[in-house]
Amino acid sequence: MNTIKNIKTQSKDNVVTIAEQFTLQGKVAAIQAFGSGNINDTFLVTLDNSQERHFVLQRINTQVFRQPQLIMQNMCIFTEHVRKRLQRNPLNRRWEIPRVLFTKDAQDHWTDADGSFWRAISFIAGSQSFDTMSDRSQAGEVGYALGMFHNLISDLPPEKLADTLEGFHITPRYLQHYNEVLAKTSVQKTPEVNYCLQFVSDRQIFAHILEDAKATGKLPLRLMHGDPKINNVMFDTATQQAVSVIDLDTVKPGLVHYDIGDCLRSGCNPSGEETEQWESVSFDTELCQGILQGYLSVAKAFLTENDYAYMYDAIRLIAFELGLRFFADYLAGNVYFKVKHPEHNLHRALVQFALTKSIESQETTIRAIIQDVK
Ligand code: GN1
Ligand code: MG
Repeated sequence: MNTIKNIKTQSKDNVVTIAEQFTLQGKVAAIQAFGSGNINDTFLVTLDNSQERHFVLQRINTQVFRQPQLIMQNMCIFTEHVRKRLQRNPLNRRWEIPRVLFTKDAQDHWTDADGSFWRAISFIAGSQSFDTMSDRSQAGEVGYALGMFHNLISDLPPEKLADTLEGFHITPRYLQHYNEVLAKTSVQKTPEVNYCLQFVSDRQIFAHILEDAKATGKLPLRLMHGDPKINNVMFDTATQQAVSVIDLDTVKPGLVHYDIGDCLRSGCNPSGEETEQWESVSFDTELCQGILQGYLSVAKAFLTENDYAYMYDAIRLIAFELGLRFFADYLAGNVYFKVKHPEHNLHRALVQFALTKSIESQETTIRAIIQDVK
């Protein structure tokens, strides 16, 4: 008997049939909705008699990722690169790279009868993730994980990977999109909406800071993860050490600053990005120091003076950018991020703007931390 939990958007039989395409050994015993992703549909598949008990099955949102085959191509290239590198120079602690699983016909994805794009990835055994940071030592581990991720791909030329999501983390593009949406929408001007409108309007010029630095050669194009938020870091359940960074769809050429900003905006917000109490959201500088120390313990070798000079701006910008993306999506009628209710994206935007404000009010402290840890 299959046990299928919380699968609303797919018929049970359909998901089992798709999971079976990727099941080379054993039988599908259970499938459940998995994680809290805002874009793709993710399921954890449990097998009955295989050595590998679980794998992760995902339906890629092709409204967002228009060329999903590029994701799989990138994933194969860089996981292969990292695997070879670790074979040559093994680490002295556990580190795992998710594996792409193939179908019975040796394909890296499966297209179902509706045209949906499905792919499967290995599950990191004996690991778990967290939505919010528990303490300083966990912050160090999250930083280490991002640093290790960057370190292991730092010798792979950026042009080897395709752009899987054009415009991703290009803040001026999000601003342009926001202005276009705004021009077309007649939004109800509640106090929260007015607050967001003013918040964005006050930061229009700042939105260009990282793209300007990229354009003038101050920050080099490198490979990045794209989405290194705290719950994409896997922790060994026994040792509580970070052992992997997952969710590899947006690994592509970009700035490591997008990643540093994203990791800090998600890791240093103890209330979490889904909190309803947006007024009480703040940026925890202790955790910031922990993440940066962990990051630099493995990333120092490839960072330049300019990289440090733009770190504060990256932290501020990516929190602002995510708020802007949520707010624009609220105005557009919730077409990009999955929502549980119509105001969900507005609330998420308010959380990120509160975080941005908290970052701005602690600029001196954050800049001092960056100087101190480098
Ligand atoms: C989206 O789907 P998920 O949760 O992995 C988004 C990220 C945001 C994140 C906020 C491709 O990621 O950029 O930071 O939500 N991914 C995409 O939780 O837009
Ligand atoms: Mg993601």
